[in-house]
Amino acid sequence: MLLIVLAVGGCGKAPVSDQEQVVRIGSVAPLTGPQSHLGKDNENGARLAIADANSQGIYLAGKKVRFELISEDDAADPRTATVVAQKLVDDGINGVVGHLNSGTTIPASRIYADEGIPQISPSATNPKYTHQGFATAFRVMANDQQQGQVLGRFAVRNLQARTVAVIDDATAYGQGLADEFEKAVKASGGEILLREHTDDHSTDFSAILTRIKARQPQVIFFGGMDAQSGSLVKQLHALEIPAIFLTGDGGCSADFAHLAGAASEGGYCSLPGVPLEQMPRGRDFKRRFTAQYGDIQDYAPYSYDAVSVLIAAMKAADSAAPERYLPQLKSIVYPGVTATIHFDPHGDLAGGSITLYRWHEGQRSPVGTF
Ligand code: ABU
Repeated sequence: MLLIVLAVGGCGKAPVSDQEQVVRIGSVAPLTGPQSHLGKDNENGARLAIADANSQGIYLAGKKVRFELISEDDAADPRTATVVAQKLVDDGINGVVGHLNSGTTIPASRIYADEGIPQISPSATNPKYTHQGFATAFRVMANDQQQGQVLGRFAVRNLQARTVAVIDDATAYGQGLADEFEKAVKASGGEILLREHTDDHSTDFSAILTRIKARQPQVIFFGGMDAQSGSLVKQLHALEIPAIFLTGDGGCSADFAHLAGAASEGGYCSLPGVPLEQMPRGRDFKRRFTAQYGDIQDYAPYSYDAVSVLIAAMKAADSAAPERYLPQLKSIVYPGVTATIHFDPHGDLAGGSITLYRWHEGQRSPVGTF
């Protein structure tokens, strides 16, 4: 049989038979460093979706498709993210799932947009990502405008906090979420006693916490990721600061509780979406994912959905050419694992929700979905 080379959107890149076309989907997340557990979770969610799609025997324009995942590590670093994004473009990807962090997703989005390549982030929540005017930028979870509002209102209305201290890690995610939280606290009648900034590598928060202790806030909010949230709460506990700790999705993982130990008790965090058990296909996803990859961190179901919805749009267009399937993505209504996925005109998930959780004995339990 004559073998020819055909790769949709990347001619001449991979040897395939004339009966098969290769469709490449990029996945980008930090696969090294302190967020690698979250990055691997995203990657594995994408892998499972690719395996499921390949087992379905999908044809586009009469040709059997083999989906291929090209996974890249951006180390949660904005500059590395743009290098990796350009590499994926050069590799001829048909779509991309990622990046994990807002601070990497936003600068990379311009590179995909310039090439017309659809990008769906499973976890980047800074609103700016989908509000830059790029037709190619989508996300499958609620953004931080919503998340910050839910957290800020909850602090004042439910926790009855009048005085609040806010810390952020100076990243697009941490600072952006802290800004939205601060706005919502003020709008709900609470007072921000002080606002502190660290960076996303610090491990010693004693100077910040000493200043905070002197002001005696009722709630301390941190905008940042789980490794730092865990250390921060531990140090807060050691300094005998009696404030209630509150953070967003970046600090809501099992790793947070593991690092914080007993200091996690009574803290709160939020995650976009409903609890896994309440997701339309959450229980089935959990069973199949854990059998293959171990425990879910936080974003694997979203990563699975991001890949699946790209492929659903390709099927609707009968093409994996970005310019052909992008219009389908814009109007798609897709029954995902996490939710029914439909995008608003910006590319944000329409009708997304936020769930608040409370930590007790090292486990998080939902206290409400908003
Ligand atoms: N959503 C929290 C973690 C990812 C990010 O937005 O940076």
